[in-house]
Order: sequence, then C-alpha cells, then structure tokens
Amino acid sequence: MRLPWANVRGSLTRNRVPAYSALVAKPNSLPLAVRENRTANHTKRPFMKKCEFAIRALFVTVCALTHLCDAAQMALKLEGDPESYFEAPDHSGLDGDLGSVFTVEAWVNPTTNLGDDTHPNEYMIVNKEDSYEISVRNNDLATEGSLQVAVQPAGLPWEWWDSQVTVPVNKWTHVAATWDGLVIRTFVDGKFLLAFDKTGADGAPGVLRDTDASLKVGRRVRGGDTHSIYKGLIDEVRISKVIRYTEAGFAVPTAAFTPDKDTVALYHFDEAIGGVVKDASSFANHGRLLNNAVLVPAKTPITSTLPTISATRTADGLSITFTATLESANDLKGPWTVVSGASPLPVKADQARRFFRSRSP
Ligand SMILES: [Ca+2]
Ligand SMILES: [Ca+2]
Repeated sequence: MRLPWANVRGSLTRNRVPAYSALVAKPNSLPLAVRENRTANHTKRPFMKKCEFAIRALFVTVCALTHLCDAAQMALKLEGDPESYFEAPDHSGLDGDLGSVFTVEAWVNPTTNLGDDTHPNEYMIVNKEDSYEISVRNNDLATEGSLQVAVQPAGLPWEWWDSQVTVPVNKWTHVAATWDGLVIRTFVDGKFLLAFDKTGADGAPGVLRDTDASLKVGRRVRGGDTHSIYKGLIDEVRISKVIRYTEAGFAVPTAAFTPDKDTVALYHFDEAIGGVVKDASSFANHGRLLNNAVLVPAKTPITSTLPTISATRTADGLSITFTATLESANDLKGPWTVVSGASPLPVKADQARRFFRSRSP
C-alpha cells in the first residue's frame, strides 16, 4: 500500500487546535519496519519500506485527530450573565501612560438586537472605567444598537458619543475609536463615521484620567450595575498608544494583529490556560475569564496566529517545520516536553515513536 504524501501533508496543515497545532507522529521504529518486510511481498530495500511504514502510521494518526483539530479561530463568548466576563488588572500602560493618545478596537458579533430584547440600552465591548469605553448602545430602547464611545480626560466629566452606525447582530463587525486629546473618532468596518470634540480644560489637549480600575471586556462595573453585559462574541481586542486610523478610513484587518511597540494590550482570545488569556503585547497584562465566560470556535474573519506544524519526508525520516514552541511526548496524553532545535527539525526514522505538537507562547 502506498499513500500519496500530498494527502498526508494536506491533513496536517488543515487541522489545528486552539492551543496547539496539528500533531504528527514520528516514524515508527526499525523493528516494526523489519516485521513489515517479512510479511510483505515486495523487493524494495528495507530503508524504503521503513519510510513507507512511517508515513502510513503518520497518516492514520492525523486522521484520528481530525475531530480534535478543526477549530482554527476562537473568540470570547458571553451570554449576558453579569458575573461572567473578561478582566485584566489595571496597568499604567492602559490609562496613565497613554496620556492624550490611544486607539481601542475589537471584532464584535452580538447575538441580540438591543431594540428587541428586554436588556437595557448597552452592551459593553471594552471598558476602562472612568477613562474610556466602547459599546453597542442605543438611546432609544426600541432601536438597534450603534457603536458609541466615551472618553474621560482628567478633571472632566465624560459622556457617550454616538457614531450613529448600527452594529448588526449575528455578523462580525470591526469597531474602533481613537482619541488624540482633542477629538474622538469612530470607525465601523474601516469606515470613518463621526468625530466629536473632547478636549481638556479650556480646549487644551486632554490627558486621560488614570484610575485603578481593571480592564474589562464585556461588562462595566459601576456600583454593581449589570446594565452593560454583552451578549455574543468578541475577539481580537487591541489597545494602542498611537492613532492607528484616520478619517481616510482603512482596510478592515484580515489577520490577527501582531504586537508592535505601540501595542499596550492585545487579546487574541484563541486560548485560555487555567482561565487565563494572555496579553500578546510586551506588557504581558494577562487577564482572566470569569465564571461562565468561555472561548469558543468562531469564524472571526481574520487569519489566526495559532501555531502551525507540518512534516515532509526526507531520505532518513521526516523534517518537521513549525512555528512557536515544538514539544514532544511518547503518548498523546503527555507529558509534553519542549524540543530544542530550530525549524525545520530533522527526525530520523530509527527511534521509538513520538508525537510532536507546536504550542503558542
Ligand atoms: Ca481569536
Ligand atoms: Ca491606572
């Protein structure tokens, strides 16, 4: 039996899991290959037979994992429970150090129309209480929600500003807001909407109010109020200490963001370990999923940053190409240990079987 290598590689690269990429089995041992030689009616050299057997084992392993590996993109799911949301601790990078400039953005997919439900008038997206927040909100309870923004310069009150553009339900929409100390600007799906004057005292550039409030995704805490609990999916929350977007508009992102020097928080929501979702920015301001907040497979319209792994056949085994951290184990249940060596990693076919996976940082 001869298995087309293209099929094997296709299976590998198609399948991913939230925390880890596809897994591949290392070629089976030489003794197995020898036994195969005894029962097979062919004239190939033992070495060639060994490689065939190895690939067959690999193919079977990958097929068996298909059901585990079909979630390429994950997002935060909230269902309107006031105690279930995402929270990261306060960090000076999230308010005080921003000074007069920031951009906040996210992908959102609300499941409920504010105009239809009994929910009051606000689905919070990102909230840094008494500093800034963005939400799906309506002023008339009978209407569908629109993107709204609030910014609080130190020493001044704040209020909501309505972009007047609806955020639809059951559809992924990219929302963003910027502030330069003088003007708030709003964007939906890359299109500039409205600008609002929001200055400091006497028209001077404002400086963002610095508090000890945590960063929250999906709810607002103000005296225990529960009016702002989000329902639906949120993904790819990014806060930046720079103006990312101008009134010219921008192309909607098609890939997960890569943190740069201006990124102060970036939550991909692709994996949670022990309830902790990592901040991909250099601030490492990791947050937690509280109570029933979960990550679920989602069709967020961006390519994922999930790690990848693939294998190609070589003269004496396999070559494993991977991103992120390569780990191996003798059994799928682990324990997994980090494998030293850069990609592509050669793996000879004369060792005991092992499994490999790549893991995001
Ligand atoms: Ca995601
Ligand atoms: Ca602070």
